[in-house]
Amino acid sequence: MSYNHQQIEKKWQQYWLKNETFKTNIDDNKKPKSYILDMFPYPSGSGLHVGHPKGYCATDVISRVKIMNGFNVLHPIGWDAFGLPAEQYALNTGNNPETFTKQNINNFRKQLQSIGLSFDYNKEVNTTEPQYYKWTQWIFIKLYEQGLAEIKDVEVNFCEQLGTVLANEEIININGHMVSERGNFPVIKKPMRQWVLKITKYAEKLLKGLDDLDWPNSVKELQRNWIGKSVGTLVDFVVENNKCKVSIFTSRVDTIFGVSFLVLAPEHPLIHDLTTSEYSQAITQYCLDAKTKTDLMRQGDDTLKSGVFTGSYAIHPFTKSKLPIWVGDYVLNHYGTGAIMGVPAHDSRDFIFAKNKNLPINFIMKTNNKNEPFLGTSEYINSDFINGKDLETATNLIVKKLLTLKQGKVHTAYKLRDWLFSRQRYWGEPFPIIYWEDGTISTVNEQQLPVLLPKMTNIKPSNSGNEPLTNAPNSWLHVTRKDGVKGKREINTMPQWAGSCWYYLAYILKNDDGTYCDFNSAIAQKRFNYWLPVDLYIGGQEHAVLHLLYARFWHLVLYDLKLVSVKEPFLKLVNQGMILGENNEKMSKSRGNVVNPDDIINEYGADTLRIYEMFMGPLTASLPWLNSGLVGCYKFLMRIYRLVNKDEYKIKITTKNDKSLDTIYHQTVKKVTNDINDLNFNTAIAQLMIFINACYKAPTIYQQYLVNFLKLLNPFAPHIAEELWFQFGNKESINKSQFPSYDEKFLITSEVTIAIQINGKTKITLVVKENLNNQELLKVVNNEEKVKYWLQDKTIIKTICIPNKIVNFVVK
Ligand code: ANZ
Repeated sequence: MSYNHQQIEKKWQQYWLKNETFKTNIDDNKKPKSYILDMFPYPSGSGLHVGHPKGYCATDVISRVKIMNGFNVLHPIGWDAFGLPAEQYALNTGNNPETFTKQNINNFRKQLQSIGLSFDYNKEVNTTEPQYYKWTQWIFIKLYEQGLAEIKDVEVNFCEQLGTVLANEEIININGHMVSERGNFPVIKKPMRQWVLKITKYAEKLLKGLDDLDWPNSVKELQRNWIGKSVGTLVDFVVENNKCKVSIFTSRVDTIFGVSFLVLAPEHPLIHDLTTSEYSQAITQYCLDAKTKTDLMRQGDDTLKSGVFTGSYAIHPFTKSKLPIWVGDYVLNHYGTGAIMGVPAHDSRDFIFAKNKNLPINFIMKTNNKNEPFLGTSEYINSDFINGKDLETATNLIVKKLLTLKQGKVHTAYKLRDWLFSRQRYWGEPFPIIYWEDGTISTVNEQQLPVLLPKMTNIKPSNSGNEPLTNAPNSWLHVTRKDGVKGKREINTMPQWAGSCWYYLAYILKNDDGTYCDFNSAIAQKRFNYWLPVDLYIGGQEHAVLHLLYARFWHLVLYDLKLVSVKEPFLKLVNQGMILGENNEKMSKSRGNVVNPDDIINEYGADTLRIYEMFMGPLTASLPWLNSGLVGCYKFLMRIYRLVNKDEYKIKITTKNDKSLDTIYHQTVKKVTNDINDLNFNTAIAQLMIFINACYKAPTIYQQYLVNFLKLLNPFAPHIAEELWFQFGNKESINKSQFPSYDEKFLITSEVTIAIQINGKTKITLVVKENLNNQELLKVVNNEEKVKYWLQDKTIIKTICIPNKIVNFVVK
């Protein structure tokens, strides 16, 4: 009689695989479709973490309900398998990253299957397989052809220990020093020839596209800030006794009469021309020092803003006064023009700088306190033709004058920078690029893709940044053109982001036989038209900016090339919360609070793990793992099992409906359906529990209701649902059945009379449905004309609801 979860769960997992229960008919476009996507994992050596299933179970619930509602569902999984950890592991252990990655993938797949997730494993993709990265390389060629991939000398963040260049996003600031996010190794700035993707060309489109997406506002805001659009003015300052002009970017050109100095970033190209011999040594030293600092250190809130005078002066475009030109590292070279006009009276950083350097502080707006900068707007003073004007008029007048003088114009600046796309490591996609001895560069002929990653035993990068592929076999490294011209392949590889930029398209390209159809084929177009966009994308908040911005960028380029049919790839995005350790801290090996899903599945079963992770609380909340909660979920499942299998309850199950469960059954179907729709899985499960309690109390249990309950349970606990479903004599998987629907007529409950009070005095009574909660009750009451009449011209201070009895408005 006892429920042997180990045996039963394995039985159904094998059944689903054997019967291809979750096979997606990729080319069947007659049914409505639903594309439900998980952020595919990096197959690390340590295997699955209990945090992974939280997102996967959520998409699994939605997928199973969609399947039962007749949708053609694509719910795939794959492996984001290139990247540093596998390479580091291989270097440390003398292994090969490919073998190591394959083992990890096999382990991950086994673990996922043991959770009973409804993935179609035939659709699995792996970014490190040649047939996959062939298309990563192909998309790179498209970017190159569009002028969106360029090779140039750039100041890069170089990490000696990792032997590679790192993107800004891969660097963190520890105690004011740049260190690699992975491994916390020191990072220094160094010029290198690098591939760069011109994402800045898409800044405006990336910004606009956000408006229509059903994404968490926090994620949209993070992307907006990352893109950092700012509309302002460029002003050209003439330099005294010098041919150069210094161009600055300001978002407050209305403060131009308060300028008392200019500041250039230490990397600014004009520094050399502007520095007089007297100051040259100090300037050179200052610019060298700046190389060791992060942007964060340079722009930090510390009181001192450092800088050195160049010896030159600029001329104010209107007052013609002399403004000293300084070099200061609080100005960044890659924003605006890399130079600013210093308005210390109205900008905090300029204020600190001016105090520090004893520069004049000229207030040009009225303020009572001249001991600190005034950052807002007030009446202009000492500002010539804009005195007495408002901000907008003042700005327009100044811009107009600057335009006539040919010394300025409106300009939009973005914080977003181009994407550094080269890595000096082995375990990544080779670039489809050849450098010819005649000095030209070309992409590899598309027919010759993929450019295979050569098999090598020594994959160690050198400390000077020499790429591991320098040691590739000559047969790989050197190529000869038909006309005899010799060439050498690019020896950088692509960053890990490359493969994850388009994997959601790769699933669609995957054929039943494991091959991919061509990205630019008619069949691919047909599939993309049908399957895109992704309807629901669930994954961690840590990908709020980079992955999601990079993928949107590639997608927009593919859209402009008419290769995909929709502008945005991911319609709805949800970030699942983290699962913390029992002590409320992030799970980590060092804290010793890691829960291994394998252990949980062994002891309590996959269904318990699934129910627990969905029942813990709202999907988006970060919550601690509690063993007591897990045990509670296990008990719930056993209560269901006993109801169907223990004689004393079993005899209550009848084919005749005594109507005792009518209301609760229809309520349950309604609540579970709506809650699943809104991703409120915890409250859906709570309702399932209420239904089971009602069954225990009822005189008889109408079998049809119990069988339909299994359908409601199936998305959450599919093994036990399938097991009991077959016990009721069904011959085909429960996933092939129709998800239940409810009938409103059973939901009408009895009515009650409630008193509506104003400041405790009853004004009217209303007849409403019984058992409305506060929110529902208030909705009904507020809609009542008489109530509106009593409340007109009054300010509600507080509303007190006593369900089924009173609503009291405390008013003023
Ligand atoms: C004069 C001024 C007066 C400014 C004032 C602000 C307030 P957002 O709004 O983020 O675009 N700035 C411009 N380029 C810079 C750079 N490369 N490094 C550091 N700071 C830079 O910021 C624009 C403002 O940031 C600009 O407007 C400039 O200072 C500064 F009352 O110019 B402002």
